[in-house]
Amino acid sequence: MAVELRYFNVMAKGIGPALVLEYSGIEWKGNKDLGFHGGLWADLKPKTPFGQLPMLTLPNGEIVAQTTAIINYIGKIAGTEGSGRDYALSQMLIGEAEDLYSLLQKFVPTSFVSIDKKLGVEAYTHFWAKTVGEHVGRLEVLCPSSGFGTTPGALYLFSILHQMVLACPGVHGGFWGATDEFRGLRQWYENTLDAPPTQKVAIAAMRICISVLAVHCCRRCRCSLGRAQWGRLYSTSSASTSSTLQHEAVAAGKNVSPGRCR
Ligand SMILES: N[C@@H](CCC(=O)N[C@@H](CS)C(=O)NCC(=O)O)C(=O)O
Repeated sequence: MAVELRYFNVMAKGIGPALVLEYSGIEWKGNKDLGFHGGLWADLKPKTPFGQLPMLTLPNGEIVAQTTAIINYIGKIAGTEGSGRDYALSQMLIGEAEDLYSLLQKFVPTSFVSIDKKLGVEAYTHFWAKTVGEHVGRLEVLCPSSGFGTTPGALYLFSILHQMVLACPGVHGGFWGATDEFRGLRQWYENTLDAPPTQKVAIAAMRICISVLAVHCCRRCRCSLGRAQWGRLYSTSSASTSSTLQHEAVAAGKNVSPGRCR
């Protein structure tokens, strides 16, 4: 029997577990198969361990909550967690992905939380111009020449990096910058993006959903703008051009002056 993954119709913390499941080969169902959507959340919330999503439901009805626990659990039952150095690296990447996600939550506006309700434009600009570059630089040093692979930690990091690529203000060559400074990391990111299991989860819309809303995650995760067709995970049928345009309008209005990316 299949395990079930439920999340809101936004990327945020749903993409990571969806990718880890898809790459694991385990049979799984997402929102689309389960008919789950935000309208059902109020009823479900009291039944979840922490009142939050994502949640994984096992065939025996037991629930696993907390993103990091979910992806680690999948890695263990599927045997994709790696061993030795691979396992250690996967765990490090889980920690780094969580750190990056917390930073995004702190500095990057969403459809419901404007930049002034975060830490403001200056902090936002500094975040993209300095902080992100430091993190990406360290990841580049850590990245083996063959890339980070497809362990749970690698896929979780990919899911957060991908949202950063989408949310980045986009000057000087976009997230990766104009130079080849982060070649190893970028190559691994692009290979992972193009790989069939990623494409199966993502479908083409992932490439056009350009917005701070890519990282949108809040108590009212019902905004249609952040939905990017994450295949089986999400029930949205299409990310329309008008949504994409709205994304850009919101991003332009909220981000004010885009700083240098990275
Ligand atoms: N530490 C948790 C955080 C999960 C979380 O913040 N979930 C948010 C959506 S991203 C949520 O469920 N919000 C709805 C609510 O609190 O009612 C994890 O990583 O799974």
